[in-house]
Amino acid sequence: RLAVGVLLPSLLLLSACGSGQNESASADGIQERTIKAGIGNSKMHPQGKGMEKFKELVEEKSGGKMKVQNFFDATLGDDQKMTEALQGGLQEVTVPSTSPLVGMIKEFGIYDFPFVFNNEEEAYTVLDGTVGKKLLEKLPVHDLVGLGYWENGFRSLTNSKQPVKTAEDFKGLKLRTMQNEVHLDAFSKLGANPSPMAFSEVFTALETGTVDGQENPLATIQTQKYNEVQEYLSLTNHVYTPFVFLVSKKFWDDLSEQEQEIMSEAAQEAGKYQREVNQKENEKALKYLKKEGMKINEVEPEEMEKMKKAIQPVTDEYAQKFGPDLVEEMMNEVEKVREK
Ligand code: TK8
Repeated sequence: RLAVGVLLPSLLLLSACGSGQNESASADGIQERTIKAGIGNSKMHPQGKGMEKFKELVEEKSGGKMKVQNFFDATLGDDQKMTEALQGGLQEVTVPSTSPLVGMIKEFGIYDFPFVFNNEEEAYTVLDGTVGKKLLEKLPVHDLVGLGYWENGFRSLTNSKQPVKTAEDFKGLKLRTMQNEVHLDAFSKLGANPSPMAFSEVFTALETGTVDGQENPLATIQTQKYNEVQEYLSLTNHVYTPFVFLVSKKFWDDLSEQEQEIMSEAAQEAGKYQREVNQKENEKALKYLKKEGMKINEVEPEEMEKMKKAIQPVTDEYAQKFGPDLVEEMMNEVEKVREK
């Protein structure tokens, strides 16, 4: 009986400061916190460099009170797994491609339509505008908060069989795709044999010949060393993939206004830096991959047009599923950039 009376208050005390993150409310509204952040790419990848910038900014803006611990190379899991960890409050930050999130928010799939954006500026206009914002607003009901878009970028195809110069050249190629139905159906339409796979499994699948090829931006092809197991690089630039900066809503709701602002500003500033680095590194990666002996080919605009035509039925079908109005809004934004 006595023990209960002694135990209860100390339990209450324990739970009041138990998380280790709430012990001192301080005058500036910033507490000692550790933010666990994970991504799929390496530290050397532009995404990794963006995360290091985010860390630097958060630590600087919080006077060293908020610390970011970065985990690279999918050591905390792949995009889907880390996103689930955020939902469960087991991890604070991740920056996945939007593509594997379509199972949760189908509308993210509009970014997966091939050949929508001709350049980065068109993508930024959509992502940083009303369409991009509308999609971020769909995150909180899934226990996630989106602080903006970073850049994975335009994807090109590598494979071990043949140069891909025409739509016909896709026929029979076993391709790894992201876990995304638009990508799967589009590559099937071109006659390839796509299989969805998590990012961290790709190198081994290419090395062992489980698949013949994959598609990713050039900086990823370089940092993942795909050139060591792939002979051909075809500059298809067939689709632009954004990264989305995600925070666990459980964590977010526990932050003070000041702390939320620090996170938000840091994610945006680091994102701006990350996009710049990404463009530069993709250019450098092309030179590097050439030097390393990959057989690189471009795709003629007429051939691109044919590929686009071939997959149009897929795009049309998914536009219906994701919301024709939303797709129209996206295309109108793109048109506005083109008219400038
Ligand atoms: C990294 C992934 C990756 C993506 C893919 O976590 O899976 O191919 O392009 O870079 O988001």
